[in-house]
Amino acid sequence: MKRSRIVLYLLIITSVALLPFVAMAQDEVATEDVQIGFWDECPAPENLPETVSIGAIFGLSGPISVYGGSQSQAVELALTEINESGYLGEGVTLVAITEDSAGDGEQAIAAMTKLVEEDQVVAVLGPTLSTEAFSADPVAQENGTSVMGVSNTAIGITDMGDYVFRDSLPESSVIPGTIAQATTILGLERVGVLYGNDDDFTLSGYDVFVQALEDNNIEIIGEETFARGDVDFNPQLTSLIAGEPDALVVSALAAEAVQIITQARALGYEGPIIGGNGLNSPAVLEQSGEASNGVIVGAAWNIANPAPLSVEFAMNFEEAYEAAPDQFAAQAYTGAWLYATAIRCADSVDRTEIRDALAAIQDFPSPLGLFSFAEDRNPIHDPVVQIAQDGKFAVLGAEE
Ligand code: 1QQ
Repeated sequence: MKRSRIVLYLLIITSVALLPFVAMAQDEVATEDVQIGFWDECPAPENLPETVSIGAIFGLSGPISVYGGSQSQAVELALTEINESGYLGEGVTLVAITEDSAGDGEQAIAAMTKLVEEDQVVAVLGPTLSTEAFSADPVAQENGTSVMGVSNTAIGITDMGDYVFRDSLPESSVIPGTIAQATTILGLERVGVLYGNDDDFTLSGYDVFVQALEDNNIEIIGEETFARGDVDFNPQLTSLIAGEPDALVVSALAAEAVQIITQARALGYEGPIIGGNGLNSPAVLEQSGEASNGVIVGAAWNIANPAPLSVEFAMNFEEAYEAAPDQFAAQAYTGAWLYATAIRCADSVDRTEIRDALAAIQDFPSPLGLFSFAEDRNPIHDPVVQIAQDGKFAVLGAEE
């Protein structure tokens, strides 16, 4: 299929699908006074100290900061709202002690050890990468402290123990739908696959992609690998493109994804590029410019979500930071509210009581929808499939 035809087709489907979305969003905001935190399943707590500290471990420096920066901002926004609304009771302040993991497992272990053993935080958000989580989460588990991934999507994160949670949809809950929908819309038959083979998230994404491609009877005409930090993908791309695939399937983190997208286009490849969670940052689209048109990626949240709490969150985030929030912000913001709710319900700073209260949260209204953890402490909610158009993620023709 020619790229111009694909783009035109996708544009039509997407605009038709988005029309009711946009109309509904404006309507609901105008008529409803929405605010997060009106979840009054638990009474206002009475036994909390003046200051309650949670930890946050995010990638704030290096290439991973495209994710960690927005996560950290979103947590601060949530804390401001939590404290201003008196959610934890009169005179009680929830604070986050934030550490930079820089995308590195060892640094994440050091951060987790400091937070859990020295700072005695009641629970921890993060770390940003699955690779970091596999290194650092055992420290939280051994110390009986909850850790909640807000962007960990690899298979097996919560298998590390009963104190390990995540509110980020795993790739295994997102990619099958992305491939199925892309196959229906684009008529995919043959694809080339490119993935990072030294990172838990990119490896896990690769496994999930392969399974989904198999389930949709799509032939893999070639597979190529790379490592984190690589900058030249021309050999791998040249080989994959020579096989004339209907799409390129890419499991990569942001820095490598930008190079892959721009180099593929420079080599003359005009077809769709289907990516995993690493491509979900708006920074990937900004940095790859026009080359990102036609990038397809599944997500846990899209800014066009018309649900009142989602619209309210996006508005408040934009007001606070003069930038639109992304999926990583929505998940981090929800994570902070989930911890606040667990602390409120536990009415205690006992780490085990907070863990138990967290696991018991059901149908908490959040920008991600009514949020509940499954028995295995993974999130339960629906993903959305997106396509990059002119530097933005639009919802890929959900209803035709
Ligand atoms: C993981 C991911 C990354 C893209 C998070 C930023 O999904 O490491 O699990």
